[in-house]
Amino acid sequence: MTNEREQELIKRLQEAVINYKPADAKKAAEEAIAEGADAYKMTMEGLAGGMEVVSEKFDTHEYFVPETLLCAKALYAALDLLKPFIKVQEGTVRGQVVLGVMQGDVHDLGKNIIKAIFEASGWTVHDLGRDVPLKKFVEEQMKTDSDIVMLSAMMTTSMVGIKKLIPMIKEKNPKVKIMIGGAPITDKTVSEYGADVTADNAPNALKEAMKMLDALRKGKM
Ligand code: B12
Repeated sequence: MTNEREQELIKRLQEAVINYKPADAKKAAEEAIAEGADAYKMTMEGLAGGMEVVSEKFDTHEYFVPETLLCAKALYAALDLLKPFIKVQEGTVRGQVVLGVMQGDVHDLGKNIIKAIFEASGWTVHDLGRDVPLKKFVEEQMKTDSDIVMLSAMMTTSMVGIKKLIPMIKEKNPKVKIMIGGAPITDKTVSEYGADVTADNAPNALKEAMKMLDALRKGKM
């Protein structure tokens, strides 16, 4: 595929998300797949890139909840198609994670992009969905013996649940690593809440998870 064609498809995916057009998103994704485009790039630059613009429009009150929901619908229309074609060749470390969005919070786009990237690189993701009660995370970690629990919070109100949850998880299994992320999370939140690490996007989350797992397996953590 030529560079121009790749850029054209990325732009069409971005615009389909920004202008909330699920049918256009689906069509662009279908063309991308048929022409063997890099599904990872299409997802991160096209879909997540488009959602960045939507975030700005939401923050500046140009878009409200109804438009934004349609943007999410457009993103999912393409992501569902692209997902099986995403290939991530990052390292050789692969583990298991429990992933979910904190209680009271329905923002799951970021969480689902993370899931797609982790699964594409061979990780097992136990996805609890969104608006997840605290004790569900604890139960799922114990049930699956996952190495890492990944918590997503997009609102300051749901973020506070993390502070309560981390001791609940560590009490049952002190070795479990906790990765937190989402719009309101900073490095300060990580240290204040007793988490292990954060990352600002899905590719960086994967890098951090690999680093932690590698250290865990070498007995360094
Ligand atoms: C889309 C959106 C919605 C959609 C959600 C659709 C869906 N299915 O997810 C809808 C319309 C439903 C919605 C509703 C609401 N929203 Co809203 N929403 C957004 C918006 C515009 C974009 C978020 C998004 O999807 N971004 C795109 C994705 C791809 O990026 P991401 O989520 O940031 O995820 C990436 C990283 O953060 C990171 N990451 C995410 N999770 C994790 C987890 C881990 C472990 C790691 C390592 C990394 C990581 O990796 C991801 C992928 O690269 C943000 C604005 C913003 N600035 O973020 C507001 C925003 C989050 N919403 C907000 C609000 C207030 C609301 C509502 C209360 C509005 C209302 N009046 O009803 C409701 C709340 C509903 C609820 N109870 O949860 C506020 C929160 C403010 C705050 N500080 O608490 C924001 C910040 C907007 C604002 N500036 O006011 N919203």
